[in-house]
Formats: sequence, C-alpha cells, structure tokens
Amino acid sequence: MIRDPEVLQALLDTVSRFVRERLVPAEEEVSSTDQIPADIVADMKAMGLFGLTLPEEYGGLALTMEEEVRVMLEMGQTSPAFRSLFGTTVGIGSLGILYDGTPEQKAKYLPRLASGELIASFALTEPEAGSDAASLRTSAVRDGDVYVVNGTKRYITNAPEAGLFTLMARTDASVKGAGGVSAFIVEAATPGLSIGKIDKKMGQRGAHTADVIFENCRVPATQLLGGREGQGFKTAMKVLEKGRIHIAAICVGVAERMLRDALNYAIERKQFGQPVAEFQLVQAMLADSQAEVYAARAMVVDAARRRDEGLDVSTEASCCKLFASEMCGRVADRAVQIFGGAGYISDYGIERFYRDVRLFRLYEGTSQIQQLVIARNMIRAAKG
Ligand code: COS
Repeated sequence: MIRDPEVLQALLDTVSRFVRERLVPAEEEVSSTDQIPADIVADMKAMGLFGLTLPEEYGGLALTMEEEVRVMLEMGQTSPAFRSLFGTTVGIGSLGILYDGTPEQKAKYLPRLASGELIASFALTEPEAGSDAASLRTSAVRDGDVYVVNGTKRYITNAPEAGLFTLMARTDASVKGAGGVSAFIVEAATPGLSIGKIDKKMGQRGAHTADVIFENCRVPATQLLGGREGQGFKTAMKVLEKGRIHIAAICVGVAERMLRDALNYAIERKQFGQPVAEFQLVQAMLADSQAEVYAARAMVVDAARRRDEGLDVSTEASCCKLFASEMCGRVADRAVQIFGGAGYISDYGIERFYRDVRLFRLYEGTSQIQQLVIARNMIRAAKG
C-alpha cells in the first residue's frame, strides 16, 4: 500500500540521490577500513533511515511494507553494509518491541530507536542454535525483580554498535522447545553483558557481527518484552517473517546494481573486435539475469502488498527470501563471469559484491529454512 505517492516519491528521490552521491563513492573506503564514516551515519540519522518503520507517534516515518520495499530497492543499489547499519533497527531489532512491547516499553525505547540515538540488535542465534532457533540455551532465571541471564549469542549483527538488544532466552528450563522462550529488551550497558571481538567475515565489511556474552547479567524484570513469559519465540518468528520481505527487496536492489555494472562493462569491453555485449553467450547471461531480477521484484512487491492488506504472508515472505537471495547469488556469479578476469580483481568492485551477497542465502533464515517453511505451510493448508 502506498499512502501518498508524491510523498513517497520525494523520499525515494532523496534516498536514491544519497546512495548515488554519498554511498557509492564511499564503497571502497568502507570495505578497506571496515567502518562506515561518521558523517554518513549522521546523515542516515538525519534522513530518518533508522525510523522508517516505526509509527509517527514515536518519531518514525511509519512506512507501509510496500513503501519500505520501495526504499530498500533503492538502498540495495550500493554495498549492503550501509543498509545493515540501520537495518536491524528498522527491522528485527526493534519490531519485537513494536509488536509485543508494553506501552511503557514502547514509549521508553521507540523514539530513541527511530532517531538513531539507539541502535537495536536482535540476539537469537547461539553457537548451538541457528536454524533450530527453538533449541536455544541462553537462560533467564527469575530472581526477585530481575532475571539472571547466562549464555552466548553468536553472529549478532551490529552487536558492537548496539545500544539495546532484543534478546531471546529460555525462562522455563522444563519446556525444551519454543514455549520456554521469552524475549527481553536488554540495554547494552547492563552489567554482565559483554561483546566479543568483531568477526572476520567473507564480505560486508563495514557491517559488524560479534558474540554477545551474558554472565550473570541481571536484567530488570520490567525488561521482559510485553511482561509475559513464553512468548519470545513467537515474537521472533513474527519479526523474522517481515524481515524476510525486507531482505528480499535488498537482494533485488543489489542484483540490479550488479547487473547494471556487468551490462556497462560488457558494452565497453571489446574482444574479437567487438563489445562482448554483442556475443550471444554473454547476452544469455544478461537476459537470464534481467528476467530473474524482474520476477523477484514482482514477487517482493506483491508480498508486501498482501502483507499491507493484512493477509497471512508466511509462505510468500519465505518464497521471496528464497527466490530473491538465490537469484542474487546467480546474478553475482554471472556478473563476475561477464567481467571475466577483471571480475576476480578487487579494483572493479564486482568481486566485493560477489562476496557480500553470499550472506543473503544464510542469514535471517537459510534457503533451506525457507523451503521448510513453504513446504510445511503447503502441507498444512492441503490437510485443511
Ligand atoms: N508468526 C507467528 N507465529 C509463528 C510463526 C510466524 N511466522 N512461525 C511460527 N510461529 C509460532 C507457531 O505457531 C508455534 O506456536 P504454537 O506452539 O502456539 O502453535 C511456535 O511459533 C513454534 O513454531 P514451530 O512449531 O513452527 O517451531 P519450530 O521449532 O518447528 O521451528 C522454524 C520453525 C524452523 C521455521 C524456525 O525455527 C525458524 O524460522 N528457524 C530459522 C531461524 C532464523 O531465521 N534464524 C536466523 C537468525 S536470526 S537473524
């Protein structure tokens, strides 16, 4: 749903210009320094990028899913590390508070998240609990008016930058699966919480992940999300479902960028006396990529519209994440192929994108988890 086309277009133009004029020129610097320059972060905050999805009463822009997707299609036109910095705050890090938080929790945290003053991070994955998220072992044991949290969370995006974590921990050790999991809002400064060293990753330099370690971390009971135990896994699933459409839109944006770069290179690069774009085997790679990008774009916009209509989009969200992330991987591979030897050399940029996009098929639910969700929903629906 698009509420006001003119207002949205103005936002899209602003984001597009920001991407072209500020982010694209900084891609190489971010990659080599592993840092997003402070002035770019400040501009992101000023533009309202941290508050895209939060309601206006908390200072956000209250974008609908379709509007959010349109913005992410623009944001995808540059290194995904930039999106990652505000992505956990507009998505999985803050939405749990918005969906299931108490009015006090929302009032306390959402305005500071929307302004970018606080960065939110989502702490679900553990060393032994990734795809099988319900098996998580981090414990939160009630002791008077606090919960004592112990455990380690792994690969947590933006952990070094985060001001707060939406933490999933087990409050009921006697319930092994999803029902024993609760969600907490944990401020980064809480004693007993520490951050591990920044992970060395294959790509997406500038976006940081790290362990989050809880050692007898005493979290006030008022920080239990929604004030109810046993709801944390459902909160996590709801948040991830929306996140899958968001990530799928980024996949489409980045695929468009890589394809554009490959096309421009193919038009300029000459072999056998003519631009390589004139060769039909190169054209096949361009055309297959264009068709797949178009399909993924149409899927993502359709799923977003359905979600805005209030329909159940569990299947569609997983279809989008599965198809768009796999498509992005194929486009990255073809783009490198079209660049030829230059595709393997860092100076041309496409090698960096090739590494960056590999993550899309892994995080916020692997492709195999999306397949599992889709098939389970199909079987459930068929059984009635
Ligand atoms: N929205 C709301 N509730 C949901 C939901 C959704 N999209 N998906 C599941 N739930 C609920 C279920 O309805 C169920 O509640 P009831 O017990 O009341 O029926 C509960 O959550 C448990 O669901 P389920 O039985 O499906 O849990 P499983 O342990 O079988 O796990 C998968 C399901 C594998 C799909 C889940 O663990 C998953 O998504 N894993 C991947 C996690 C992930 O994306 N990790 C990435 C790292 S975080 S960036």
